[in-house]
Amino acid sequence: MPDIRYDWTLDEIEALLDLPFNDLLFRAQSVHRAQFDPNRIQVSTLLSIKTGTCPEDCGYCAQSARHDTQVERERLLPLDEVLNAARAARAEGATRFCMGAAWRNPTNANLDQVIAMIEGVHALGMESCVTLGMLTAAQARRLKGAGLDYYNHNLDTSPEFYGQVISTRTYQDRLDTLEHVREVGLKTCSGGILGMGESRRDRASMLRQLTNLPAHPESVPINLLVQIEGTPLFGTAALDPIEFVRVIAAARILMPASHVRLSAGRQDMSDELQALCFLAGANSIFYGERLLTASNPEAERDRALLARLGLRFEEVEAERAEPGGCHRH
Ligand code: SAM
Ligand code: DTB
Ligand code: SF4
Repeated sequence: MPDIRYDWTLDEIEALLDLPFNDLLFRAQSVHRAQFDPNRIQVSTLLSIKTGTCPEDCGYCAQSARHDTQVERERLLPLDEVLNAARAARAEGATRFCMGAAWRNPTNANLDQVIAMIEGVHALGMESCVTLGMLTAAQARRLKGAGLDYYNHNLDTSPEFYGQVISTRTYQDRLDTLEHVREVGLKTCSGGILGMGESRRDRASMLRQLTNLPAHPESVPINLLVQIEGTPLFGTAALDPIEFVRVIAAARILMPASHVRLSAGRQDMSDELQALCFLAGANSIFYGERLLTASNPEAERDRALLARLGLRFEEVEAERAEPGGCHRH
């Protein structure tokens, strides 16, 4: 077992991010290879099952009703449409199907419908993940009972920078939802967004929040802000891509047994930058030409990139029903 720690200090994490790049990548690679096959990546496909008119004010998001964006509003998609998309994702080789809804939180009636989708995805032999906003403990329990594998709920940024991005829900609300998810035995998917104008210390502080949770999230999405016209964060100065790679490497070192996902923002990344992210320990991607509303590389471009790098798709984990083994003792 790797040395899994839950007590990293902010200074220690900042010191990691400050390392000479080659030293940082060497450390990340060593940790990665001790835990994973370095030539395999996990692939998830996303679908927005309910798009737009969200009451929250997340400054990056195309789907907030408070921003004037070009997103087409849609009601909750019918079950057959969702399962057709899942079937298509499976045919492309995706092993996990992730469904996202632009809700502050689901109602219990919403959950009935989403549960039918989760059951349908399972029947296709795929892992399921949903991201529906805040959950109560009882709602998390219902989702677990329905056979859901993962729940995505991001911390998004540091507690210190958070207030500049979102005002309609608190950081503590997010930690509470993560606790409900963890307590019922669902696997957690939680990460954040870089390139929102935060400082390096904020990036270190976000990583510290993730690593100091009672259990590391099994899946850690690191998103690069996709700048959406009409959102408050549109026009933010672009993040240095080398800094992005540094954060991936630090996430890998801090959460050795977790899948680190190179998430939103790949569309505008060169193949070489993505290769550096994989070298830094990213071992998961969103695959398929659309994220929720924003575009993602065409499957063909990704297949070509992965082939050039000799990276292969990971199979569904054998112990699918078991929560990950990286809990605090
Ligand atoms: N509405 C639910 C919620 O926010 O809890 C679930 C869906 S929400 C779109 C899921 C995550 O996607 C957000 O927490 C954020 O980290 C990420 N995201 C949304 N818009 C993004 C953007 N423009 N660029 C990068 N990441 C984004
Ligand atoms: C995550 O961390 N990134 C995904 C998923 N979890 C739900 C969402 C990215 C959204 C990118 C912007 C869009 O498609 O609107
Ligand atoms: Fe709503 Fe989620 Fe977008 Fe925030 S990130 S505005 S909660 S859809």
